[in-house]
Amino acid sequence: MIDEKLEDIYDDVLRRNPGEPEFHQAVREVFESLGVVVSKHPEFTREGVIQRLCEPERQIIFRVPWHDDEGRVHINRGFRVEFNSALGPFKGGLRFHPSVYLGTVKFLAFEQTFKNALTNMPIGGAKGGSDFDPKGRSDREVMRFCQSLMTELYRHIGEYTDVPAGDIGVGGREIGYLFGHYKRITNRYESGVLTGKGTDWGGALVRKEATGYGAAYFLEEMLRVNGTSLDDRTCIVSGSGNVAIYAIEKITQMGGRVVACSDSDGVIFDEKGIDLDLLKQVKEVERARLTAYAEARPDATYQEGGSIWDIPCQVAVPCATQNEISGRDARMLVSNGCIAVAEGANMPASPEAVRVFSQAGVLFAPGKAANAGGVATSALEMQQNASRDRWTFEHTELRLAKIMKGIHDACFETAETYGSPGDYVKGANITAFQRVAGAMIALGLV
Ligand code: NDP
Ligand code: 2IT
Repeated sequence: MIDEKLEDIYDDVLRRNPGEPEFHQAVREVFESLGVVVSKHPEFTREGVIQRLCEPERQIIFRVPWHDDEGRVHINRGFRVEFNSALGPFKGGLRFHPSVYLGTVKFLAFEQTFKNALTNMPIGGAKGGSDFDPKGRSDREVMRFCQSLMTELYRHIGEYTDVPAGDIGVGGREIGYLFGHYKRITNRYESGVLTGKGTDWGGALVRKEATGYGAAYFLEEMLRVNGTSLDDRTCIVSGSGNVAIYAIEKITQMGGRVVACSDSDGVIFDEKGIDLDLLKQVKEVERARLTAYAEARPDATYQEGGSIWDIPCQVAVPCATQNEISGRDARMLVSNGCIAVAEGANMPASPEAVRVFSQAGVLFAPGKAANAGGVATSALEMQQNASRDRWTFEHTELRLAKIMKGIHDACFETAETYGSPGDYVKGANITAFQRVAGAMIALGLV
């Protein structure tokens, strides 16, 4: 339920942003947490701060033309939504996926603003991307596309302005092509303009692993304060990309047994536990589909289509995409004995799924808290770039673990303070809102 004091503002968001259901969903989820704050602290409604929080500071949409290997011309659309810079330069990833439209980027940038505030590091919120589909494209095609995108994007970004990174469809290869072209156009080796760079040329160690590792750290802490652990737990991690792979790695190191993962075509079930070396070989080296995993591992089964959430587990870690857990999936998870869910992806649980988990008493870690380790380590990369320093893997992972504990504790304590103990959704939204709104009020009407 949205508090009546916020209803008009929400109606205005719907009216001003027609046809963007994911953005409406993300705003609604935050608003549902804020009633109690605005009642207790009316100062947070001053100066239209909530209305301003829902309106991006700047939105950029541009044409991205490129040639494929046969010389055919393709036209894609590029986006950058610079949502909020109260706490620091705009910061957030780029997503390349055919489903990307303005509403996707807006919802992700809105979420990013709150997530980045939770890290307690000096970063504002943004997101960008394109409806370009990298699947089946050669390295050269991807390079030409990245160069064309950067030919426009470069004028909007900078280490003190806006710092993009990866997301779905954008990893180390794409960041390399984007950085190379930025450097060429600007004649500046401005390391801090992009994060997720190669570790030989300015990238932070642990950035690649950080989102998945961070989600595992959050999950472990959430289980610990509730008197249990990951030890011997049967876990399911959806997706098989950057976040999924390193969530599987850390959960396995922590004693969990991950028995299934997926891509958009199908589901792998591997009762003995996912073979991580094989998964990395298939996904990171060969850029192949999960069918290649099944072919190389006779004990595993591959099912085309279907829902990964039908497989019984105690812990579920969705790491693919938004709204990948429906209400039906959530009911299936609960009836199969699931006790905890941690969102590695952004907004993977639908609103109905979140309600089902809450009613069933399932521990639920929302994405803006659980997957904040990625962007937090991006901020650590920015620190290293600014000081021309290079930290070890061990040092950086320790920093990540501390940041995740800090995020967990802030969410946990805020939920208690506002009368909803154990509600990490409320804890995350209220903590982040207070930080961003506090800074916005201090900075005046901008
Ligand atoms: P990748 O591109 O590396 O992997 C994405 C995975 O999710 C692939 O297995 C992909 O399958 C699957 N997937 C993507 N879109 C869909 C879809 N529409 N339906 C079904 N499956 C889909 O991306 P990441 O691992 O980086 O990102 C995964 C999630 O984590 C996203 O929600 C992202 O926003 C979030 N995230 C990422 C961070 C990062 O640092 N990279 C940080 C914080 C959150 P297929 O190959 O078949 O498309
Ligand atoms: O959703 C996310 O937090 C990311 N894709 C990472 C953003 C970043 O700037 O590292």
